[in-house]
Amino acid sequence: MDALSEAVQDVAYNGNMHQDGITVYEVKDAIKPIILNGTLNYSTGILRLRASEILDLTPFAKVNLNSILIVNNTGDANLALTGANFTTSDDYQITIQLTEYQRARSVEKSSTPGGDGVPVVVDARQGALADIGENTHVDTFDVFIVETSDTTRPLPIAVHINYENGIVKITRMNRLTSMGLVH
Ligand SMILES: [Ca+2]
Ligand SMILES: [Ca+2]
Repeated sequence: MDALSEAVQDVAYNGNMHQDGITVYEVKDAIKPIILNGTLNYSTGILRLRASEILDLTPFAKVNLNSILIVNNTGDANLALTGANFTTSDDYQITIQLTEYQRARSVEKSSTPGGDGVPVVVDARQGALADIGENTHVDTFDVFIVETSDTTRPLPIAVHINYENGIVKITRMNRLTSMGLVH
């Protein structure tokens, strides 16, 4: 580091002399990020988790969605977010687009219509997320989630009728198509 003259003063108001090449001792970031809370919108299937500091979400390999679970009771192991998409920009929050299966299974566990009356919580197991200093968070269970009901009607976009066997097949449109998301 270089310091120009008069950058700092002593108690007698004497300024420093110009000085170049001052050694800087660095202390690494050793504080682990903390997963604080989140929101889950059952219309869009978007889960947002907020952390105590900016998360390293680039490249996407830094994130392990297998270790983030939406659960009824903390410790349940049946709904990991494997295969969901998420935003890839370093931020205080991670925005996760659930798969349709994960969204529907979450509604069943929720306090919203179609659910069991008690809100879901999230278990974020150690190593799922990391800060910019590459510290991963520790096991964080029972993360509080604010839920928003599914108020969107299903959107059938293609109906196939097989007149030979009478089978009607309806293919539903994906609700969100583009958010800059990756696997
Ligand atoms: Ca940190
Ligand atoms: Ca529940």
